[in-house]
Amino acid sequence: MTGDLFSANASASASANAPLLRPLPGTPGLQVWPAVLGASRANVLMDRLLASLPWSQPEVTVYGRTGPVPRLQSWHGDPDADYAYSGLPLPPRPWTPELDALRRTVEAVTGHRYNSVLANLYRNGEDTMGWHADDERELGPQPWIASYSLGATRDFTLRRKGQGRIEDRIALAHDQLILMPPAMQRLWEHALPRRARVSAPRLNLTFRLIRKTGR
Ligand SMILES: O=C(O)CCC(=O)C(=O)O
Repeated sequence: MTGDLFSANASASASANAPLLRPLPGTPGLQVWPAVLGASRANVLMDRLLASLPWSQPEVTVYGRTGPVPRLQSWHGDPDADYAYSGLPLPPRPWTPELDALRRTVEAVTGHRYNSVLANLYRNGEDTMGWHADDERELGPQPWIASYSLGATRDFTLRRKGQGRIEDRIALAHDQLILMPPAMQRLWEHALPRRARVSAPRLNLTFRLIRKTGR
């Protein structure tokens, strides 16, 4: 049952609100919607996703070292939305009713289409995401990526490719949606660093459009 969470009103109210624009040198800027479903609907959605997604902790190879990803994850999408990162092939699991309904809402709010979603579960502040850009070939030359957050607020850090200095930091909060423009993946890297004082879980969903050659 997803109708209670994704009523026309919920998505209409988020799409009616113009996003805040977060400038980033060399890009048109990140767009930010501070609230999409409303906090209480978002709480219910988080509980359902925590309970229903088949979370796993696969091994990846990064800079020649193999080990488990420092978080749990679950990849879902259309049957042909195959993806891979850090040597890890990700055949998609089917959309669940909640993920598919959330995709429709995120498409309505951002005005872009997505055929897959990577769900990441940070169990507490020890779980992280390392520096990277979502610039894999499967995403095509102009990837628009929408990122929706639930649960604990965590810092999302940004640096220019090839530079060590963090130039921006965004606190991603419960029910917040950001839209990353293509230039961001070309010029910038992002990460979710360790935050020892955070004890609560956070769930993040990045919606992507995987492109097949000739599509
Ligand atoms: O958890 C986040 O906010 C970042 C997720 C991310 O960078 C990704 O899925 O590529």
